[in-house]
Amino acid sequence: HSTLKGTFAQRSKTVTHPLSAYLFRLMDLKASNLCLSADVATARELLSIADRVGPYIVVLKTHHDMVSGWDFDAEFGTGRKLTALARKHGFLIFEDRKFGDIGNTVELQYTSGAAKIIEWAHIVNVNMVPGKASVTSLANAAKKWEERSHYSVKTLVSVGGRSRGSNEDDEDDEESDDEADVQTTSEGRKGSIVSVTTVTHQYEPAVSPRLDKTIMEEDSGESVSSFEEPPSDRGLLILAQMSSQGNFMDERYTNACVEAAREHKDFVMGFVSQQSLNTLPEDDFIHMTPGCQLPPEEEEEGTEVKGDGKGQQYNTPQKLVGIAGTDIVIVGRGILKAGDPQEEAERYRSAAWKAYTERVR
Ligand code: BMP
Repeated sequence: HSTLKGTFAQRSKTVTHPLSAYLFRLMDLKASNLCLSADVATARELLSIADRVGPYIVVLKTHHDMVSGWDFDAEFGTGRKLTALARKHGFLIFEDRKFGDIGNTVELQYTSGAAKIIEWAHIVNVNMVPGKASVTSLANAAKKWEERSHYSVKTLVSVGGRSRGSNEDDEDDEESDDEADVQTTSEGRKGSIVSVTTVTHQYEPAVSPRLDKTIMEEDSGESVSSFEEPPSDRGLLILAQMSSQGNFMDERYTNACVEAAREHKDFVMGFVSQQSLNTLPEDDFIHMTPGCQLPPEEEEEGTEVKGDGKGQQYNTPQKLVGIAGTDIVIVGRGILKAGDPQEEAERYRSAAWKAYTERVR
């Protein structure tokens, strides 16, 4: 399939889903096709590992329901803090919720309850065993949410050394130089971020967003570079194949997942799967793959870690990306249990990126 040879940069220009376009750009810019599965016990550890490993990854996968001390506050809680780290380092948040129920229930689980997953997770996934209606319902929920938020996002803008709020919508702005579309709405305050304001981004959904670096200026005088805000579109991955031994996701089920994805291309970005499922010429789904570990550094090639003794089966990035044709490897314990998770994340990033560059060469 052409997506096996297409570079992430090329695919970012042709893919239809705005969030996939953004993700492909991010992968190209950061030279990373690594997702960290941040399976840690506390919110404090989650935020700390996200901050440390953020530079090496393009997706952070969460299981919010295994984290104790999760703060559900909409403004200052754990979800919002993760979003800020995602902006700081340039990654997307994928809540591995594996919704698996009737349409009405998954819709409520996605948008309501304490966690309000839709508010902070760019990407979620669905276990499609109950049928395609679960995908349709999640798609409708996302559409409603996107219309309501109308691409309205908080952003930090720094102009000419001074930080100012901006309102790109305001055409009546009196200041008529090249900053005519910028309006000061808030002043700096000591000990806080200088200026935060709401900007309505008018992305043409078909056009991939630019990833220009913006500068967030803090009172410390330190400049923190950050990637441009991702589009506020939400995305879904369908759990089409699993890594676990003896799982019941057979070919018929996988094919139905691919069908459902094609029916909802405006919402479904791709799959959690063990191989590429792009078969029609127009398919450009993104594939994220768990069940990935590298042999320990001191070991010889070939002394692979095969499993975790609890049903998990592992493959190397070379096998998954290079041979099976998936795009992003998802690594949890391989990185989390290492003596130096940051160094280990870089080792996985480099191995997965090498498998990709060799594949497209
Ligand atoms: P680890 O790399 O530590 O084995 O973690 C794998 C992660 O991916 C876990 O969070 C697990 O829930 C998830 N996962 C998986 O292992 N296999 C699948 O098929 C689908 C998953 O989401």
